[in-house]
Amino acid sequence: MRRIVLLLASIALAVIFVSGVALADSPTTKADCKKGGYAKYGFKSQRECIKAVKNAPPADTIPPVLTQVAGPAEGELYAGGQMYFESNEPVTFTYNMCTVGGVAPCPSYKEYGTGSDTRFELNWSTDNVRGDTPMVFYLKATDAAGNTTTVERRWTQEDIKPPEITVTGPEGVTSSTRAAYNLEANEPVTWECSFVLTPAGATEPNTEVDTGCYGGPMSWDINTDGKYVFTFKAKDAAGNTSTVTKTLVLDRVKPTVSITSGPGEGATVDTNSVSFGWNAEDNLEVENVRCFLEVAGTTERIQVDGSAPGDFKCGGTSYTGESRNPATFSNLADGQYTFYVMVFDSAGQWEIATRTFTVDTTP
Ligand SMILES: [Ca+2]
Ligand SMILES: [Ca+2]
Ligand SMILES: [Ca+2]
Repeated sequence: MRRIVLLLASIALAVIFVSGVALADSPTTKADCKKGGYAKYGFKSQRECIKAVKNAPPADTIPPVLTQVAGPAEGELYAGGQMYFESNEPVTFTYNMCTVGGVAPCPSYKEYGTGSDTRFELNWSTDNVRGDTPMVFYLKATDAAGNTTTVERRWTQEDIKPPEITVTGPEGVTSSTRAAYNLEANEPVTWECSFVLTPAGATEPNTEVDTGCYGGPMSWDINTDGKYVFTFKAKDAAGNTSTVTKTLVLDRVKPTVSITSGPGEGATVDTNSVSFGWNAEDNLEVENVRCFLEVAGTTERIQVDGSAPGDFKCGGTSYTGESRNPATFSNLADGQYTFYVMVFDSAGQWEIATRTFTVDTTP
């Protein structure tokens, strides 16, 4: 009978011991050790249990302390792209950053780092900030004991990039009285447009004219010959500006040309070599002069002596060769010819002068 009681007692102890291991928690107060409580924690005596309570490190009940090292201060107008915090103990960081009033503002926290970090650093690009933008940032740090510290920052992300603008339309010389341009920008902008005219023959520009304008296709009537300098200025929502200018010359005055020497109209010459002097003028610029002989009754054209095949140029600002004035043609067969001299200005307007003559070398 005694053996049975002892056996039962040892089974009960084994159960208590096993369940003590299963509970596994450490005693936190002396009271936990009393009335046999020590056994639950696997101690052989109350004294050992109390000793363990005395020597145990204090539980961590202090939340992590976060210090901001870099990034926007609360309420700041901030142009940078970095948020940087340090923690006084290893923590798990979670965070989120988003625009205030966005379609889906900061829906949930995101994981950060290894789960045991002392620094949090987030960098972002400021290239695509379109106008000053209100932002919000949340950071939560959780230490190993589960204590948490949260930080919230609200600031305005500053748009410091000027808009990138493209203005397409005429430049150089034109004879068209309509100046049509297309204005484009990579972000919402307001446009300001103006032009300054220096009339043909004047040395000083007129006063600047401001004109209303918008993005997209715009056009202006220009009714006075001369040089127009258009200025297109775009301003983004944050006040950054970009400017493009286009210079356009309105020239509606045709050039003039005259033949100043050589066989007269209808003349017959008894030599197989002829030369024609010519004079070309324009209110702005003679860009190109072409000259050749046409053989009567054919489409054959004879070039100036010494010119390369297909090269009919003999003057003007686009011609950099030796002077072809007078224009000389040699070794002509007997027959009728017409001399042509054509002059073009920079706007592509042209004028022509001709002289028809006959070569008859028969004595
Ligand atoms: Ca702590
Ligand atoms: Ca901008
Ligand atoms: Ca002209």
